[in-house]
Amino acid sequence: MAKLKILEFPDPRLRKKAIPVETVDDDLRALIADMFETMYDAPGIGLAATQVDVHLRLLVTDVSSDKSEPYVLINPEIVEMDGVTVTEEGCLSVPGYYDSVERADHIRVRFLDRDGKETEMEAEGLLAVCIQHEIDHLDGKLFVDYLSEAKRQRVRKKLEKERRHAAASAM
Ligand code: GNR
Ligand code: NI
Repeated sequence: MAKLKILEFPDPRLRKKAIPVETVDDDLRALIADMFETMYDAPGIGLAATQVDVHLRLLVTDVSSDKSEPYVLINPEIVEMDGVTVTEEGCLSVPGYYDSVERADHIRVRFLDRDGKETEMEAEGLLAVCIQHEIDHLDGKLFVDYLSEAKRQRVRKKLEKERRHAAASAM
């Protein structure tokens, strides 16, 4: 198992559109294990493969507080959505920034599980929000894209400045 490096906004690799997984094999399951380790270590409630620079349609989530509800969604497709909810979202690729985003409150999602078996599940509340946030990553989209251009620029400038300072103090 290994902890993976998480890409940060405005890295252009976060804008790539992920392609479907063709075979669910042991290599993919090793990546899934590394993604869970990376997500729990962060800590976060979800992680899309895009964030670790793997451009395959794969995400992991666990919205519990005790690592008791892990889900792996391979090639996820939302087949139903209903209701509206507003959540204060954060993102491991946009560290230190949180803002309100409106999404469906209830979804039905179809995907392959870690054994490659086609599955459907219903999700609501935070799990539904998290799955929508992760599927956005697979499409190259970030939660800051729902905010105004002015806010997005401000977040980008702040993160770029922090990164310059981090680079300078590492010299
Ligand atoms: O850890 C995370 N918390 C979170 C909170 C509200 C809505 C979405 C999320 S996902 C985020 C982890 C992450 O960046 N996943 O892509
Ligand atoms: Ni995110």
